[in-house]
Amino acid sequence: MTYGIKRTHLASEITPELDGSQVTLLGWLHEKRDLGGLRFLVIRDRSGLVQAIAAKKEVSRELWDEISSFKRESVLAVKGIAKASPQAPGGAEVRIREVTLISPSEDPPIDVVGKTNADLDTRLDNRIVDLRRTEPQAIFRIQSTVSSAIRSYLRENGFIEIFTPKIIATATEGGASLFSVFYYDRIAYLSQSPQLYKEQLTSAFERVFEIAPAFRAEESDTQRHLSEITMVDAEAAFMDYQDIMSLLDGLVERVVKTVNKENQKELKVLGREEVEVKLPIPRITYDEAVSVLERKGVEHEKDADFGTVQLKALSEELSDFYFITDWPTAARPFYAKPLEGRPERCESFDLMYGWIELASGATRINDGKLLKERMSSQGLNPDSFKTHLKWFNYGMPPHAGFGLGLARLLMVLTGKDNIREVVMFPRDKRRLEP
Ligand code: AMO
Repeated sequence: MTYGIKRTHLASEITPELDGSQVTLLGWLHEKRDLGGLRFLVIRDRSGLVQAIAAKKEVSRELWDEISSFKRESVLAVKGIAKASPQAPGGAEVRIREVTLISPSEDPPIDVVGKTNADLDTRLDNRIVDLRRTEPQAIFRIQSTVSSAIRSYLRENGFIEIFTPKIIATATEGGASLFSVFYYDRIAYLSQSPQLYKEQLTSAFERVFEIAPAFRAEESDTQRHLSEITMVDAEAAFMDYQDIMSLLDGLVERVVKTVNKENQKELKVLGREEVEVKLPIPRITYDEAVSVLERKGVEHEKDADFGTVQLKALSEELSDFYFITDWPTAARPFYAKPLEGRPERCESFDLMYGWIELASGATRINDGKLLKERMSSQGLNPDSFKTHLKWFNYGMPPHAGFGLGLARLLMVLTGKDNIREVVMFPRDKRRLEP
């Protein structure tokens, strides 16, 4: 109920079969047109658009005048009669009998109709209005499908959803890129990852996952980095990195299939082809990737993480989804488990799509003594991880897991190359509002 006016139908429910029925729509004035003796109001609600028409001959003088005074994006209740009309989009329209202005709008700051030519910054400054446009609508409806597909897939595989603190006392991914906050009389940090909690929790629940914000004080201003991201984290006892990659095979397949099934309309709006995934997702080792780079004559620093140049070169050979595995231990966080008999490489992976990194993961060290050594060799002070290390004395199972950037996956599915398009309220070095 709104203002005592009850909606009888959504826009998408106005079909030719309703011809002659009385209907009440609630929604936003998307567009209006004046055509001599006819005035068109296009009404938008969560289901889409429908055209309502006032004929000068059929409505009162006051209503006829009032209709032309409504500004776009005002919230209206429209009562009228559904009418089959082959010319109307959807095959039916509403002949207006009564219109109530529920909430007026000023002239919208950006155009909601069709393809706006406003630049991304202007759109983000006016995000709430921008989100009413069909493209962002499509993107965030796909996001909702993705998060729900991930939840059901992981739950079906025995994972329980957890929620861990985001205000924390120590870094998890090494000292760099932490945001500090005033926490009463001391300094605390915003969590970069639920890494340590999820690892600890495998000793209580075996399989856990979380979809939650993570904070990274990124110096680099790129199309794929933000300061606040939504991270999908999972961790499982009695699995290793190969098991986790197989789990991700299934997860990616589930997400892609669900989006292709449930979001055909949205993919069409975005002009995006269905993404395909062939299982198993290919796995190549870091050393194999290095050979590819050498063959292509692309330089790279020994045992270092790959930069954009290297990843772009690799993606020419490995399009779509692939894993790069067995990374140099020195280039990964302290908790990644070194390979048996080859400690300079570790049981770790990145899930890639083209040259974009979507996720990373590893088998973790579950021996407290070794973990301490690895902390020290990475320049971290084991004392500041006391509360984490403690649990390694109480039956810590072998475990492995992954962290996946939700927005990165959404970039792939929607075909957007700037992460800011696929995050409702992006945060970066320059942007803290809206
Ligand atoms: P990592 O630091 O590689 O791993 O992060 C995992 C994934 O999160 C995404 N990501 C980002 N996306 C946008 N902007 C950023 N600033 C940003 N930083 C990271 C990427 C990346 O692959 N604890 C480990 C995961 C694990 O081992 O379980 C971790 O956080 O898609």
